[in-house]
Amino acid sequence: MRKIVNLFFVALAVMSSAAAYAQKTSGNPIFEGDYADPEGIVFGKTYWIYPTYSAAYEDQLFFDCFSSKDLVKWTKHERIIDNNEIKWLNKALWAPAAIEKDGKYYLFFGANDVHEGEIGGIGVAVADNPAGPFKDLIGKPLIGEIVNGAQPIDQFVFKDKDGTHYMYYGGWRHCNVVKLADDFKSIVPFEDGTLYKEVTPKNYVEGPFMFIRDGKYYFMWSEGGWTGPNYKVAYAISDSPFGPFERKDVILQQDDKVARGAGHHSIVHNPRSGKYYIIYHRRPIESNKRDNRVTCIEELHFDENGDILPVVMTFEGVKKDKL
Ligand code: FUB
Repeated sequence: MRKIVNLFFVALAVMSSAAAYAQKTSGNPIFEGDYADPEGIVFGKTYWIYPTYSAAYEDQLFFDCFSSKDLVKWTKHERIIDNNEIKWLNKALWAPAAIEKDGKYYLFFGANDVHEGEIGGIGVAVADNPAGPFKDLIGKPLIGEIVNGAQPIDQFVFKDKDGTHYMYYGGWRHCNVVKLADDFKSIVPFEDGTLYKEVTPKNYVEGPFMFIRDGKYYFMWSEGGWTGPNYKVAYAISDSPFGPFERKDVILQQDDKVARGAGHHSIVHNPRSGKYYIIYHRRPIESNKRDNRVTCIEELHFDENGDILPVVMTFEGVKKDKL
């Protein structure tokens, strides 16, 4: 009997130390389920991730989001918006981009995988809370046209140093930038009177992202095909939010020992620790199913010139890093 009791306590100790170890890093993927195009953002003392629900287009009719205080433990917030709210959505709710302005939270999204002559494109929703519920702000697409060959999807909303909000967007190998009106209900002309500027870098396919580090504009995007293994992320550094964006290098791509189809990312920065993280999706190595995309995180490192070092994909993810 004593032997059994001892064995029980040993097993308990092993289990609890395994649990403690498991809590030390986020693990990859960082939460369960098929979620792609993850947009990470910091609101106050909380990290948030807004991903695409990765499924058949007809089933992509809602968004969930996730929050964390430390990058390791994530909480799921279900159905922060869906097709009951977005009346013009009929499929393919894709790649959300979130931003806070004047105490409100805005969620930009792509809907309907729109082609010429169809209704769909980039929409915008608003909420009082980062976890929603979000309300469709204008009840129709903000951008529904195909301009400069760019499908209106994969928008990223960027607040410049002077407080101006720009939106980079575009699929089908073309990227445009537009200027948002103060209320986010429309786009407004640039100083030269134009509404759209094409800023497509070499090899660009989709998924633009921008951040500022040491005063420089880091513009990033995805290359290759999102349904295949060779999806990847590349970047440029510029002195201006309008480019030119000279392609520097690929920083994230498949690794035969870890995963394929890695791409469509975002970057979050912890101003307290000074660390940067890349949040991206990848397809598990054993899978070739189109929608089997999972959300992962790695620390992002720079060299002494400010260039981004290649990202090493892991199964461990990252350690706790509170804001
Ligand atoms: O998730 C749907 C689409 O997959 C996105 O809009 C693309 O960027 C690709 O990641």
